Amino acid sequence: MVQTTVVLPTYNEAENLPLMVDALIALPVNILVVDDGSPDGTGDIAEHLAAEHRGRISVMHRTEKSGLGTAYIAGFTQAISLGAEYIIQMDSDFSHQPKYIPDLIAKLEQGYDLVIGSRYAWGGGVDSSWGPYRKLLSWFANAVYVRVLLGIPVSDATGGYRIWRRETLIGMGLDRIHSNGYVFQVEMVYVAHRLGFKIAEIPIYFPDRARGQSKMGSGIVFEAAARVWQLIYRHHALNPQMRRTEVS
Ligand SMILES: Nc1nc2c(ncn2[C@@H]2O[C@H](COP(=O)(O)OP(=O)(O)OP(=O)(O)O)[C@@H](O)[C@H]2O)c(=O)[nH]1
Ligand SMILES: [Mg+2]
Repeated sequence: MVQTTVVLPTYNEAENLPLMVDALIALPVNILVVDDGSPDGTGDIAEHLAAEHRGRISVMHRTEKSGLGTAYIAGFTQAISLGAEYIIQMDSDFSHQPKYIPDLIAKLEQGYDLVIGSRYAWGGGVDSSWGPYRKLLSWFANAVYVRVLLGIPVSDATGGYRIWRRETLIGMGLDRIHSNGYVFQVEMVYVAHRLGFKIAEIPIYFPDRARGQSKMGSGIVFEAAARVWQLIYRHHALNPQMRRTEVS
């Protein structure tokens, strides 16, 4: 059995985390929760769940809310050092549905280095409550703007439901990643692509969160659009010879 770890960043997900763990524990994966000192006690709940499912769940506590990007970098680094071969990243609010995990693993095993769960791949979709403007903006940002500018073979560059091979994350060198928030997701896929890693997508349906509160506003989309240019400047010269061979 290939050791697979799901990295779950949490900030005030007290309602969602126990349900998420219930769903994930039924799958052949370990869980690594990265909690940023959630005021609602998510960190304590994570510890109780870890005690209940000893050996399947570990928890990292950071003292303050420091953003999704740095939470993933910390979680990926820890998952690698704990020996994970496959590393899955997903939100804890059920917008990323655990039922797609077997599809992500199966696709990776067809010989890819990174697989992205895509809302804009054929057969995927977003919550039916999204209005036409929001839908069009998100589709355009991902499937056209970022895709064309960065030349990446991906229709959902900001999507955060992904599976990585350990060798991909090590080869990328996580110290090369500077962004937090939405752009973090874009920077990760761009660096992977410039280094020649093979990337695929599977379609996912993306429902809105049913419980708890959103931490990210939609205004961030415009800032992210500008920051894509910064990513080009920073990483366009990377090539497959520049892969790393060990964790730095
Ligand atoms: N550790 C950590 N987790 C975070 C932070 N910000 C957000 N998260 C988690 O990251 C995931 C995504 O955050 P959401 O608030 O759902 O952001 P979003 O999906 O863009 O917004 P919605 O679509 O409205 O849910 C959730 O599991 C959050 O709990 C943070 O600063 N630190
Ligand atoms: Mg969400």
